Amino acid sequence: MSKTIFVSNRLPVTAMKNESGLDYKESIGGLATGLKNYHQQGDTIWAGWSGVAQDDINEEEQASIAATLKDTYKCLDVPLTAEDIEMYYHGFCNETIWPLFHYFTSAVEYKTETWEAYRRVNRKFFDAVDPLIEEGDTIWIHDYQLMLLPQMIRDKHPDVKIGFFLHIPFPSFEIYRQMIWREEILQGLMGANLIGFHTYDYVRHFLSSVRRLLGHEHSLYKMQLESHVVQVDAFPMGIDYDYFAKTPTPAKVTQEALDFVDTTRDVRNIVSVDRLDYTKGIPDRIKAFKHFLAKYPEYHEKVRLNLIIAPSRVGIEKYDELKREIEVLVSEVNGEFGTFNWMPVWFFFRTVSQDDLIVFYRHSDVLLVTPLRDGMNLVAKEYIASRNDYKGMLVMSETAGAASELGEAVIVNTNDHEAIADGIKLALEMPEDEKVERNKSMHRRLSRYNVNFWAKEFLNTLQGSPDERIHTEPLNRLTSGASEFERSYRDAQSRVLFLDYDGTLVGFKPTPEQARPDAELKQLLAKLASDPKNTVVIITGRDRYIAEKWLGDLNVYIVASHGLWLRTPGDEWLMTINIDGDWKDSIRPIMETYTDRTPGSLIEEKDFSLAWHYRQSEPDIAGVKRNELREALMSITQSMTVGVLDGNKVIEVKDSRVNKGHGAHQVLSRGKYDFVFGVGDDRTDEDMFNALPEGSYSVKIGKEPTAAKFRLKSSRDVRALLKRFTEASEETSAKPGESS
Ligand code: ADQ
Repeated sequence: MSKTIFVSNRLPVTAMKNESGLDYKESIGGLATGLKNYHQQGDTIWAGWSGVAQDDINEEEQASIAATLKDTYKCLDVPLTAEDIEMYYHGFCNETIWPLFHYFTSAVEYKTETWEAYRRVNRKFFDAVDPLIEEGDTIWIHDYQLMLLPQMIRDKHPDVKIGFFLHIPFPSFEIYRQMIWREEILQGLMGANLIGFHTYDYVRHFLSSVRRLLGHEHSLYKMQLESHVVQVDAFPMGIDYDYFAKTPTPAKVTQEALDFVDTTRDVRNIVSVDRLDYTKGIPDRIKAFKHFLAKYPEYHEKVRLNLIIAPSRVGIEKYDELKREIEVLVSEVNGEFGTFNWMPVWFFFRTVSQDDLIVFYRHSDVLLVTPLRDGMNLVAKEYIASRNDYKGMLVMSETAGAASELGEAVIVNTNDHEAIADGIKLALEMPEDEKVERNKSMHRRLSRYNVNFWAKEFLNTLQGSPDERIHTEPLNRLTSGASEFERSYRDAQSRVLFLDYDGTLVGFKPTPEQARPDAELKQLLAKLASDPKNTVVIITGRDRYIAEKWLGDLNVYIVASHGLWLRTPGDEWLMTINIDGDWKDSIRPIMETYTDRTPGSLIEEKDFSLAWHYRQSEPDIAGVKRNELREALMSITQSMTVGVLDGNKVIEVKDSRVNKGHGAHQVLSRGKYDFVFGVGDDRTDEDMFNALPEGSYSVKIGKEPTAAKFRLKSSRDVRALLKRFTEASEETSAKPGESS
């Protein structure tokens, strides 16, 4: 039976070694809660690191941890050494990826040793998970620690469904491009079938990096790769809404939380809850609060800021420094504004329980969350949900992912202390009915899109994604050794070879004029055509003048203008259909407008078509303009006998009766062939592939979907193949005994 495997750096349970032996503590909140239902009930296993370094325990303890995790918690321990953790987690994850993805570019460290450790540990995760994987399984990998894992799994298990979710932001291309190992990381991620982010901004950033660095275009957030389709989408993570909104006064509240309620009855409470991290904007928040006190003295002795900060990444210099900075700022504010009856800022440096958190949330008038960058920020959602009387107000910076969902909150720029100070005032003074109204709509969203919904949505999308793997075989596999393909070529008595020109026989050039055939190509074609058993057909979208100028001296057939014109070797051109070109007068001005507005684009005019090329244009602008032009052309051509065609970086309007399928027929109907071969790279070649008879060898260049049976990567491969044809021709025509 198929199962689901979750993979994350840490497990939903942490193993600990203390004096009395091994101990286990289950995590709460976030991912652990989101996947709990699936993990408890379904056929699932969760793989990750236990929290104890291999070097700190003996073999017996290691075995005991693995057994307990497996039997009690349905988890697979991925053993890591202290050095792994130091180099991979503290190193590459937290010194390189974390600051870069949160736009702290000056804090990023690039070290080859930590990158190597990142690769090595991703491989360790693969080695641990690999033996579990069976056909039909679904694998869901989490977060920035494991970005190379999807492709590692894909290489070995091409058919399993692999999902990946990034919990932190994906930065814009200008930031991401600074990463030294940028291509490898993207390639690692692209092994997945589904890649999820918290917001559409991160989706856009990711797609733009993929396009610019790997060259994959997407269509409706899907990218067709050679082996599979990668879908990218936003799945904003939710919280356990019912727990926060519906728990009455929680049962296990500490005395500290009750004291908090008791001692703050006479002040307005502002609370903020974070992990200690420089991305959370804590120093700026304190400075903004200081500014608030200076600007609005009427709030002295009437308001209190409670900073609840959970220790995180303890022992790391940058984090210890941040803690000291916070302590200094807190004492500065208290020293300047505090009185014998009033301490403006209270600082709690500890992890508080979820039950206590609810109490803090419910007894605070304002939640102040002002991260400099945050993937989502679940605290904001927990606060809204906890204040089930709808009377709290959230002040949040626009750089938290949650801001794109919680637009009813008071949204501020985290660098603008003035705006934060005014935002606090606005939140404190907001009329009750307005607060209720704003909160209610946020509650509606949070209660529906809760953490279970999030997990379900992601898994349903992943499992429901159709099996769009391409079954086309790479031709190289067939051409190595004495394959069936090569045998049929040798055995054939009469062969026809349809060869597309641009992108197939020659690589793409900046302008159509620059793609003239080189000497090597001319020789190759001449040699191919010199075998009397071969009919070589150049089948191109080019007009007949240029085709004749470039190739007319060869003993080949030329099908030009996508099949409108046919020329047998040395003969006159023959028009295969009667057409008129009056329609061009209404299409040309539209294309000209778009050429003016899209730098780098140009119009090519052919007998029966008008083509708008945008290969040279900046991809973002060209993408938008292409869509606009396509729509305009589609609507104007509805009542004409012309069609709009999408080619490789070209949109072409042409008489719809003329296509390469029609062109191929013109040749096929003139002879009898027992070896039919066709090769091409763009959509116009699909008509040719479809027109070739059963048993033909059709070959697509590139990765897009195709009707062809085989694939090659580039025009270089095509030339190599044609060279093999010429060699096979020579060998078969040589009489036995003559070959050397
Ligand atoms: P974090 O950076 O940890 O997570 P966040 O989403 O705000 O950020 O918090 C996660 C959890 O930690 C919340 O449930 C919160 O209650 C708890 N927490 C924070 N401070 C606490 C404290 N002092 N005491 C007790 N609990 C505390 C990363 C990304 C986020 C993203 C999450 C989930 O950085 O942007 O929202 O993953 O994808």
